[in-house]
Amino acid sequence: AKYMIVDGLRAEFTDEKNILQVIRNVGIHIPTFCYYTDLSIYGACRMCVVEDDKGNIIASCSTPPKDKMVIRTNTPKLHHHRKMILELLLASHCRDCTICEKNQKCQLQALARRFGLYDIRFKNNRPNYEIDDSSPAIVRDMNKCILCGDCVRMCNEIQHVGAIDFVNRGSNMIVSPAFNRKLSETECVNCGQCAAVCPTGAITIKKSKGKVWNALFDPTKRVIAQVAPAVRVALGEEFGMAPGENSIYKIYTALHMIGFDLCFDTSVSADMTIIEETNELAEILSRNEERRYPLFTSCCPAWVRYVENKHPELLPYLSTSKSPMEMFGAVLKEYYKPSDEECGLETFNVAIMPCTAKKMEAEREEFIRNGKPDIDAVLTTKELASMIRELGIQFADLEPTAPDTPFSIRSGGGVIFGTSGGVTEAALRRLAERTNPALQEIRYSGVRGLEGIKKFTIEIGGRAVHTAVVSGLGNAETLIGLIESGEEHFDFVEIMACPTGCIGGAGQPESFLEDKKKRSSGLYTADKSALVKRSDENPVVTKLYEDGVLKDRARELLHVHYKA
Ligand code: HC1
Ligand code: SF4
Repeated sequence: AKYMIVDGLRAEFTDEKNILQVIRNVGIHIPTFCYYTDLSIYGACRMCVVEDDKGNIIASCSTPPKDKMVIRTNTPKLHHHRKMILELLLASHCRDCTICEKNQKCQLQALARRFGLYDIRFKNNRPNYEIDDSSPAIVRDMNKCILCGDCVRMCNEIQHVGAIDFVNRGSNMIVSPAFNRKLSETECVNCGQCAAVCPTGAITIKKSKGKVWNALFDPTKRVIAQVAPAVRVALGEEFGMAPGENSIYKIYTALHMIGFDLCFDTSVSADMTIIEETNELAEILSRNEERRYPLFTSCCPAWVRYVENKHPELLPYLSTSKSPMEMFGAVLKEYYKPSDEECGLETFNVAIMPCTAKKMEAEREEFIRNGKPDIDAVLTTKELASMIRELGIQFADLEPTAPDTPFSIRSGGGVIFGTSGGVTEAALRRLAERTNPALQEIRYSGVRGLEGIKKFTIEIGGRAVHTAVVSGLGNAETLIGLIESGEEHFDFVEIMACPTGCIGGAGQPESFLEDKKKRSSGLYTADKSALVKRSDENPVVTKLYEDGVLKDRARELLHVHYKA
């Protein structure tokens, strides 16, 4: 076996791409700011340096391991070097940690503590930058940026959005949209993945907590919470529970304690989305026409924005079925309207989402009816966690409670929406005959799993239906290329902007791929124990269509047309 000598220890390696990985394998956590396993290697922060046996200092993240290489991770030279970098970073960094959203989750703070930095010898020579809070979801505070470039690489390489980049030179260098524009004036899709990888408080998510507390304290408001599928398998992580552990019934308990009047599951309206979307697909398939483009899902608002910005030619091919969040928003406002009028109340819809782009979706004019948005506020998973903490609720110890009636049943199909492939699987369940053997097969191949592009073909009604499932906007761009060149043809394509789907949303607790895998399995476990598996067999939803608010009004309440 190949090996290195790390601090006198023998460290074997096989296909590790850099020394940093080999060092981590022997149990030493080398400090770094710009090394993020899911991104390309940048080698900018120089914190991960090590010394070889000739006294050369090398960046461990960008140097491949060599057989019999000898290195040390802790020498006087390295010690001095790391402290110097930290001091220089801190000198030009705003240090109001107590009121920073990243307090106790910040890499810079953690390393300053780890290296025992108590006073800074250098003066701040960086200008004071104005905070950019123009975006509906994302806040940029360049006074806290350490130029690691993670956000730039996420936005450009993984998401292919290209809203931000390094600008200016020398000590004036910052990460910014081109021409110093505000984020709201760029092609940013609000997926928030830049904030998800930011090691400090330089890019954070806009908070809606204040608005929600005000509504909760207002006796004239009927405050309703809906909880997205992916939230239940991640929120517990903030309270010491394992990733993937399903805490939905504790979430209902906590929401009632906080003061919400009614608590529901967005999976209920995901069942409505499936019914409407599969109606569209069935209609398209029945036409039996040559179509260059598939029916694209449209429940991810960041993907919709991406199409509007970069591929307006695809707008006519987006499903007109609203996202589950917006469907529920409209249905709840209509359902409670008579009783609101009678009691002098106003329904205030709060959506608890793994997502930052949902904050933007909620503000879109398409979802404002009679001058009021159908969704009044969107809280991320982390914002809900912070409300729970604020009240001192011991979340992990809570007793479970059920969702409120009458929207208390959801199908398994509605729950798996939160992981990449879930929408497609739920749609195929509805379209295919129950006895279709391919439905069993899905479980083992095809649409499940966290790969960025998955393809699956199923026989329905005597014809082959070709589907693709994509997560990550860079992957979406690749697939669009294949479709536009005529190389591939699909009937139905699910696209989620965040790598791995909503479980990897930027509103979720900080996580790595391993955690996301567990969150995904958590949703499939919930599906396994669901009494109703198919969305169209959800009795709560079918009743709404038969003699509830959706009778003769599904078109009006559940569809939207995005125009160029
Ligand atoms: Fe999602 Fe969806 S799955 S978009 O990722 O279709 O946010 O979880 O709520 O609306 O249901 C997000 C998750 C969520 C919608 C549903
Ligand atoms: Fe939001 Fe989900 Fe889309 Fe990410 S994939 S932007 S979490 S809807």
